[in-house]
Amino acid sequence: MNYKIWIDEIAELCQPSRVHLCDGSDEEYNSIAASMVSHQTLIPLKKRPGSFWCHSHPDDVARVEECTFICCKEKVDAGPTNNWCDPQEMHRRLKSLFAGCMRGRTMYVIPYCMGPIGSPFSKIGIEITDSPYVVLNMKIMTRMGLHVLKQIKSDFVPGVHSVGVPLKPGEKDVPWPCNPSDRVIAHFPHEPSIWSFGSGYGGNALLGKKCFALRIASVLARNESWLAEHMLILGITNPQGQKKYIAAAFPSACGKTNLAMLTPTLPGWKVECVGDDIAWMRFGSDGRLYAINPEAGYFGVAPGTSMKTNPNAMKTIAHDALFTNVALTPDRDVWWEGIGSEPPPGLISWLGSLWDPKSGKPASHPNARFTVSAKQNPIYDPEAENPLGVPISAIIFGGRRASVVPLVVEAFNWAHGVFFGASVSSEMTAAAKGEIGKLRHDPFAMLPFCGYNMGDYFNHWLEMGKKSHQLPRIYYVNWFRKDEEGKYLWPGFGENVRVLKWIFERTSNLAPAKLSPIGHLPTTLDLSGLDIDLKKLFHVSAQEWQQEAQELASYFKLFKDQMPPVLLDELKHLMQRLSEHEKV
Ligand code: OXD
Ligand code: MN
Repeated sequence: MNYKIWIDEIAELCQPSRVHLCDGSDEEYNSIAASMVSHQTLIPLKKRPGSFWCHSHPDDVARVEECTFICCKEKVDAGPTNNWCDPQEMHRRLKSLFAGCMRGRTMYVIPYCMGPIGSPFSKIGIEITDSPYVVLNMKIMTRMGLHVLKQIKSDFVPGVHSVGVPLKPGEKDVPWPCNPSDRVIAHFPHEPSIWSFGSGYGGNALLGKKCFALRIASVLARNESWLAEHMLILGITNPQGQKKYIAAAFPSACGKTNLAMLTPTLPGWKVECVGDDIAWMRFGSDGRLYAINPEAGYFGVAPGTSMKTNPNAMKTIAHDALFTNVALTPDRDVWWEGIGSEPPPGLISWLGSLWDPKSGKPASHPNARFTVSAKQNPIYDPEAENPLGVPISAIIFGGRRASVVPLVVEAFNWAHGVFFGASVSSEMTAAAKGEIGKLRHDPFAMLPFCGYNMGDYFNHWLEMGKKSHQLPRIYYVNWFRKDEEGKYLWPGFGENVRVLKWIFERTSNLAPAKLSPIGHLPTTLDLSGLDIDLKKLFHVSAQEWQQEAQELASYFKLFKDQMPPVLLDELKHLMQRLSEHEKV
């Protein structure tokens, strides 16, 4: 497709007052930010140079899965876990929604590259949007600008986004335009293209992130034999200077950013960060699995982030950061629950009004975010921009589970590891609209992000395992197990390095493990300086696991004929091992 013709077509449809082709320069960023400041939609922060605060419409604060569609030709190809719509029907709906939707606004055209410029992994997109907030975020989150257009060899992924609020002549804009009653985020994987209407929230509006790098890319990855995953990538170096890379998938707001930027409590160990949310992985000619981070920045959850939980994130956001839906202090700094200090008097809540500490409501929205360039991270991995990616030695899956699931377990082999991925379930968080705390299945932490039938996706993972004899080992972790009183059994954060150490050593065949019905468990962990009851953390109750397996069996039925028999066999074997274990 010729991008110039496409841009003209979209302008014709959306009828903006102006078209602005983004060059990606700092001057452009500063000028858009200055204009938002003059309209009071951005507030400059006094204590963080180059940083701004803003707050959204109260109904536009998270991803909206119920309005997110996969529009492939056959419903079965979207699968039972996605909303499906016939592509023609969706195009008809979009045409009427987008007709004239940018009246009175500027239409920004954002050429962007997911992945390092020139990398064989990288893919190009062009996002059209009428939101200046989106332009600022895309500048931080992607490699964006005119130079990207030169990289377009054949195709790019077109994406059209509108807040869905046209302006009448002379009408004054509202501070955070959005159209909650008409929201739709539609993906057309076979075209491919993305259309997003009515929301300005990051996950719905920054089309390079979840829409392209996961939903569309997962389909491209299946067709082209690679993996597009909801995974952080970290580098870990032992005291002897040996370095390995680990990729890890956790559902949204389960600590991926904290793990990706971990400050080890074990002396001599070092962690460096390649990415905190998305990994694109393919086998290299040496048979190893190589990963890149397609993003260039972090769109991290602010609440809970502190010098104790994630000092590297705190240093990263000390300047040139955007804050959305956190609280604003009277001296123009940001504040959120769990930042590690008391709320100052005169705090402005994320809703933009004076916060009443007695209200019982948080000052910052639980899904409040910071957007910041990865380059500002003091532990940005030196190989993070390597166009060929980094070799992955281990893959971790995890969820937020108060009971049943031990701190760490290793899969017997690739198929068993794929079974781990398929069996991820987690308590829901504020990253998406829904009942917080409720347990839901979230296979591979990809439930909201897989652009095709998840049964076929499981099969794709199994197929990938046949492509190499140097496969990464696979693990399942749970930092969130609690005791009878509801207290966390594991301190988490920097202490998680003790688990990473065991994984690191397992991948060099240096750490012992014992057989359990659910996989290999550590015989011991390096707990120096910690007083922890490992028994409770590693307890595997045959009864609880039988229930877990039963539950999984009924979940897997959802995928009908698409459910790979190999995974059903894994489940059967688990059940057998559990009943044998019970007999001993
Ligand atoms: C995210 C999410 O924003 O997973 O990364 O919701
Ligand atoms: Mn995510």
